[in-house]
Amino acid sequence: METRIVFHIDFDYFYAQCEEIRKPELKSKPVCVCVFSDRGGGSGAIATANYTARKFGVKSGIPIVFAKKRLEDQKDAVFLPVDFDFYISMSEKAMEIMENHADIFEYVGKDEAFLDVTEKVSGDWEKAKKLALAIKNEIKDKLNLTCSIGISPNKLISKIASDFEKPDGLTIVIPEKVEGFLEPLKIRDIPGIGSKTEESFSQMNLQTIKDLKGLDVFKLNKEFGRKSGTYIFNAVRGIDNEPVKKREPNTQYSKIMTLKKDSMEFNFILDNLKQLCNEVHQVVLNKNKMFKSVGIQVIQSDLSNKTKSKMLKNPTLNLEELEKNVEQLLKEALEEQKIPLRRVGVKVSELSDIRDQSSITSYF
Ligand code: DGT
Ligand code: CA
Ligand code: CA
Repeated sequence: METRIVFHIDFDYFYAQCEEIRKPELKSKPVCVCVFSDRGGGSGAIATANYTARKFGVKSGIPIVFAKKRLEDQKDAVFLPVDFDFYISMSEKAMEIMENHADIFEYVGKDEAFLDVTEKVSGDWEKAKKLALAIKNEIKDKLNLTCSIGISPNKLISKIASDFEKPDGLTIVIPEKVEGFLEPLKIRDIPGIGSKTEESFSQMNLQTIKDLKGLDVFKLNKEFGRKSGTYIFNAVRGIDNEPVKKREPNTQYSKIMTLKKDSMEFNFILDNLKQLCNEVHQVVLNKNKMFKSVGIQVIQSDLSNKTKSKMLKNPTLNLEELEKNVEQLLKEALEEQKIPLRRVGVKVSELSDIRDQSSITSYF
């Protein structure tokens, strides 16, 4: 196989940066973006935080109460609820810019993508660096958003490299430097290696990628199974032949209807929404997709329009789960509703292919 040039582009502290972009006065403050749970009050988890908040130990996934404790002395700290619709609109614009610069563009998630640019830069690493800078500048100029880019001969190393000099980073690992780049890194830096695997290696007194090279593939397969064992064996040697596959941003599937009468009546509206759930679910099944985000749209009798959405823990294609979440969103919507609804809609987004289990991060 000829040498490829692959970019991994990842937006910096994405949700929190989106919030800073629309409210620039936040930039100097610790910013935490929160997923408040259904239980109300302050319970829930941190989706992400800006780098100022991270200095105080706030990170993705920790409970909001922990974050508040860690930022107790920071009187200017800000805690904001997630606004997925806004982040998705930012993401779509940035993805379009990136896609225009790629031979092959692979959308991975709201804040990251792979680009194969081998032909575009005629296999020239200097040109690749210039192209990466041009992409960074265009995204910054048009959207005010910063990202980090990793450049290497494959997806695995580029993914590691984009994380290497975050935020606003650019890390190039040419083929001759792959070994030197990887060896000193921690085992944990390999995508897909979680704390459990790291712990098993730690018990064998292995800490770095270099240390792992001492293990033969048979030992790794025995310890972790053939699939994961082979993945680790190749990964520590910088081997990854996975092509960049054309994949566009997951848009969404939605259905909308006009109610027989304008209404604020929970059961009547829910019956209609359930019918829409069925229709949307059918579309998702036909397309072989799973969804991770569920939303409703309500259009009021004065024609003003509101949406509510919710991120699920895992991708699903379960109709009951769809209905349950739609019911919850309707409850929330009606609580703050003052005038009757005329039209209602259901949408699912954050779609993934059912068969798409081969990405490097889903091995474990
Ligand atoms: P970084 O390290 O500068 O790339 O920071 P982020 O925040 O962009 O981190 P990344 O790339 O791992 O995740 C992208 C977005 O995904 C992030 O802005 C929020 C969301 N996210 C990440 N981890 C979690 C989590 O544990 N819970 C929830 N609800 N959302 C998360
Ligand atoms: Ca990111
Ligand atoms: Ca990411």
